[in-house]
Amino acid sequence: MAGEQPEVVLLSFWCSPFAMKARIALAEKGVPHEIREENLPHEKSNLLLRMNPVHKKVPVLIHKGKPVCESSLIVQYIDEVWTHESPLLPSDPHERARARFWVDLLDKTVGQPSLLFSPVFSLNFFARAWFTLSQQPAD
Ligand SMILES: N[C@@H](CCC(=O)N[C@@H](CS)C(=O)NCC(=O)O)C(=O)O
Repeated sequence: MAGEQPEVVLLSFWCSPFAMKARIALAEKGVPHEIREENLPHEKSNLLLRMNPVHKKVPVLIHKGKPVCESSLIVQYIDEVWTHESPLLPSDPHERARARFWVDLLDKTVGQPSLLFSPVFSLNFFARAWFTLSQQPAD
């Protein structure tokens, strides 16, 4: 109906890896949604500023008018609300913890390009990634 708000809206930015996480989760779960592109970094819509007044960043998931901010929390919310499709995380608690470890690591690195491009940080990051992978039990 004209003028009716869609139930699920994602405030996004085309090249945001954080917004991409939310988009993949929505696609995996088959949730009908509308994407509203922000014009970052120059402008922020009033809707973005109203829905995410603390960080003023995308992505923001707006579900029935209520905002969920922070990409990892959005993915968790999508997983908890739309349970008709298979869960996004493994059922085994240890596997789940491992998946969360990688999400957390990427959140902390991709969000900080200055760190990501620092040679010392990169070395440290890849050393830690290698260590974690090497802890996997052989099948
Ligand atoms: N921790 C946030 C990071 C989100 C983020 O950094 N978004 C960037 C786009 S990639 C943004 O909105 N930047 C606008 C700004 O910094 O003002 C999340 O995981 O959602």
